[in-house]
Amino acid sequence: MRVQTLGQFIIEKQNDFPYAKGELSRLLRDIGIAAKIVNREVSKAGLAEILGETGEINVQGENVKKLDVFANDQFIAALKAGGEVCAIASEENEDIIPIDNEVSKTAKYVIAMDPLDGSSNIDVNVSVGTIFSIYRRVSLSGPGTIEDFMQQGTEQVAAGYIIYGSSCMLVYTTGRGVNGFTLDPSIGEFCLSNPDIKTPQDGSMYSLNEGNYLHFPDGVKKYVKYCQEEDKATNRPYSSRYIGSGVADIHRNLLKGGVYIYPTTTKSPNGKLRLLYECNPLAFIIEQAGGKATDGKKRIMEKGMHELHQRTPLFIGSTQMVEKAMEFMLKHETVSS
Ligand code: P6P
Repeated sequence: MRVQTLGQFIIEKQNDFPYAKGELSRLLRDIGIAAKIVNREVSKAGLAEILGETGEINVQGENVKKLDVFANDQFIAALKAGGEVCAIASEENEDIIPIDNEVSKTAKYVIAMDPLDGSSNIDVNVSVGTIFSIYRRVSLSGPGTIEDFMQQGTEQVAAGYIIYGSSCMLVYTTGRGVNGFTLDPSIGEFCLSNPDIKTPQDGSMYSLNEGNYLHFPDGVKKYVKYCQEEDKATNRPYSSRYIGSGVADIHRNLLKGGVYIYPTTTKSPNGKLRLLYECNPLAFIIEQAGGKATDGKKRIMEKGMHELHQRTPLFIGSTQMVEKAMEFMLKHETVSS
């Protein structure tokens, strides 16, 4: 099969957008460059004295890992240098990072990112990931503003993730399907490996942290029991697969079929995952691959943004599995209310 690199693919697809002048293409290229640098460090983390914690606590109240900081710094540096964004929002930074340099004065886009999701898994050699979401700026000129990030997920122009696992993969969409690229370390290029990804409409894997079972909404409790029942006709019981790294769980479900749920719990009364740089980009990708993403009731990409790090419950994956879980949520919400 002809090897097609990410760069070649972007240029070829750019021609699909008659008025594109290459800015989005260059922005995606900048992300690919930072991803290769982060992958190099993640793959040798144990040797590079960047395991462990920095001793800081981030805006999420979580211990900051050295690799979190490294990844955040790499993506910010690459994006600033690339000059295609006028502001950045990151899980690692409480406020937005306005870009006020000559190169970015004419920038059309802003980017929101989780530079290293699942970082609690780094020290035990479990896959981690980067998630990104790109919007056209709504502010008129100069450095970007918070308004640029208060847009609904339906306004995203591109979204993707990089998974640093048994191989390094970049998966992204610009609203015309989903394509996956695998890094070939021998040539240092992301090469098209999963063209036009379509997620199965149904599946037999469910991913959620059952340690929180007692604190789940009744609808989720009933759905978990539904997954565990014996019923050959519907291929149950399903398999429980939960890595604790959302990008890894959702990537597996994207390719094989399945549902990932992070509902409200007492510890996370609004859910744990963040709408801006986790749920919206993952929702854009899964919908473009034919799947579904809701908060248990409402489409993720239609939820209003009102706070940079706002959280939301997330039900994402194969359409039929998400809809089944939503049925239980609706039924038991009616009973309990
Ligand atoms: P818990 C990682 O911190 C993350 O945001 C997701 O990637 C992951 O699925 C989830 O949180 C794990 O959370 O509470 O199950 O450990």
